[in-house]
Amino acid sequence: MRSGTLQLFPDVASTMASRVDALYLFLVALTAVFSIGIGLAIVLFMVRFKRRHPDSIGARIHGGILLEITWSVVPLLISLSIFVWAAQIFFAMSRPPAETMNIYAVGKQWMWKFQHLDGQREINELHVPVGRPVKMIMTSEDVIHDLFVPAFRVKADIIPGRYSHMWFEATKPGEYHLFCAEYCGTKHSGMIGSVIVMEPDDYQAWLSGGGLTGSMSARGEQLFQQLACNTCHLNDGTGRGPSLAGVFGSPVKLNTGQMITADETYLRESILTPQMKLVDGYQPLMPTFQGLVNEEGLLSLIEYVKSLGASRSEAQQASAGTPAPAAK
Ligand SMILES: [Cu+2]
Repeated sequence: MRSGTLQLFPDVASTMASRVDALYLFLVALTAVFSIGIGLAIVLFMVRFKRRHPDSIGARIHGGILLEITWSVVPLLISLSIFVWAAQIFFAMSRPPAETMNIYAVGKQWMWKFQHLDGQREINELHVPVGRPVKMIMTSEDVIHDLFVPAFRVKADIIPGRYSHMWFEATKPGEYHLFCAEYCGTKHSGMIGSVIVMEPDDYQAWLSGGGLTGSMSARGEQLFQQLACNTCHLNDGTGRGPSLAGVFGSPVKLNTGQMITADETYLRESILTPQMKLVDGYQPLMPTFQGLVNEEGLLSLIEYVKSLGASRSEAQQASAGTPAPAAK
């Protein structure tokens, strides 16, 4: 929580925070043990082996195998254990749990724009519920930014032209700092904000308050029609463009024979540079939508395509019995 007093450490407010701190403190302690040990040895040897006579010459040393093996093996084991420990944390950080609440973020000089799936949008403030894994799907409108929430011990670069991810699970309601951690121009230091962690009920109340303009996928659907995407991307697959139902997260075969997974970045590329990765069996007819749709519009379109995915998997589950409901 924010306070006026000088804090040596940021708050511990996510599931990741104490794990990162434990590793950090271990590294500090290890460094201290070796620095103090070496410092003491220097002083001790200065006193003990001081040259007492101007003519005295040190004894010849022929090395010590045991000593050399010890000072090689011990640091090796220590550094390997640091590696394994840190890698475990790194994997946990880079692999969000299967069920996450997704929030989109767009960074631009010099502000943060956040969008919730239900349609809420906010600037330089991010409301999240406590005790629920949140995945941020982030991009930039201009230069490289970096979203950093010290209390959660999470931080990720945000790169124009692609989507980066970051996840966290807040453990303590409160208000925490949010920073841009990549120098991004003159007002970089002003690219700050707060994360407001709320009890789930308060969060729901917050979500439903304020002027909602429809969910993100509803906005995406509108845009899909406005841009006339629906005239080619028919959901039954008979259109001039491939059907988008169930595409998100599934493998796509390109006309080069290459298989790729349709993730957010691929969908984005396909909207802005459709000729780059053509789906096998389709003609290069689609025009580019560069300049016609902004970053937030792209996110809404992607969210709409994701919502089509849900319809198809439901359809597959239902295929045994009733006829599949047509995807919107
Ligand atoms: Cu920035």
